[in-house]
Amino acid sequence: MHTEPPSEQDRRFLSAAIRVGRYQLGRARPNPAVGCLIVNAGRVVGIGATGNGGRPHGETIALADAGKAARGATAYVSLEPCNHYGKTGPCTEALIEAGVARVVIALGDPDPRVSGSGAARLRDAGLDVPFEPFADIRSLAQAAHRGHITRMCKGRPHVILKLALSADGGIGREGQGEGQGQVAITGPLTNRLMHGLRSRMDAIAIGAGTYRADHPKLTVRLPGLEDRSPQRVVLGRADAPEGFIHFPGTDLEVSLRALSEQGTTQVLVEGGAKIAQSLLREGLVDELVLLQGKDAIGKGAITPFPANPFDSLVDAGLEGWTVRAKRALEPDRMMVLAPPA
Ligand code: AOF
Ligand code: ZN
Repeated sequence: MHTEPPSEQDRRFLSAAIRVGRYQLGRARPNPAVGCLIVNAGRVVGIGATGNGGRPHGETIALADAGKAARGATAYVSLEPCNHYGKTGPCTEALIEAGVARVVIALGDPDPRVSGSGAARLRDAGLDVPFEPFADIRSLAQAAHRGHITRMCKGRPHVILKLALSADGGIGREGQGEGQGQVAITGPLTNRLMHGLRSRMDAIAIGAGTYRADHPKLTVRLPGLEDRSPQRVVLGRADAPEGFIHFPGTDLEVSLRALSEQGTTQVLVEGGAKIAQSLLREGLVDELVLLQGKDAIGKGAITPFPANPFDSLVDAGLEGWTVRAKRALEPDRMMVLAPPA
């Protein structure tokens, strides 16, 4: 078999394949949003990403796009091609049959039905298969496929907890009357960014208390992306919330497992304080997105942290969390945190 060492060109096409897959985040559930590029003699001849609802797979779409040009070509995939018989045949067989000569794989698939066997099958058929050839590109693929990875490895969705804090650390005001409950904390820039985040989620969850107090819409309100509004979920006891999937149990881990069984790979939790505290306490948060606005709530502010995390993570009870990103979103600020290992 002719093998070629991974090149700078491989790196570029592989990272492009990941971006192509990412476009389907929030629509490919229960499957990962896999991106695939078919490149022949340095030219992209086929592009594909996992279809809505998880089928067809990215490779199938890219191969169909490439047609005869796939013969002798290199396929770049964000995730190891599947090697099991699902609703259709495996992507490995489709790649082999199309005459693809080389398959560059950004990341192995943790799905036990695939893990390692996809790459092995391709090699057995005589293809050149660079597997996870670049550490930094592998990290990009891990980030893109984190929902799938968490779901496969932990049996629950990847949980992103978002909390918007006022200048005095509040997420709302006690009570449900005028000027109470939900108050606007962040500005338009933050809000647009957060609607973008919503659009890439499979589900958005809130606690029963927040549902009762606010009846939030939780839709994506970015022009052109309205149809990307994720499934809405209420966790905890509430009276038949309309338009929401409801998990009335009090054990959050059990509810998250049930959500994962329904196909959810990533869920954004948007409040309130009680569910946030429970998730943090139970170690069920994979990413914490903290925002802080410039105005104070004052009397009656509901504060989920004992101190302002933007001043001190330790005092806020977030010891061991690491700051992944910090951003000024005038007039607000944002901090993204990863949990202790
Ligand atoms: C690929 N390309 O685009 C995706 C893959 O239920 P099935 O038959 O659709 O298989 C789902 C599994 O296939 C999923 O758990 C994951 O391991 C893989 N997803 N594989 O080759 C794709 N979405
Ligand atoms: Zn496949």
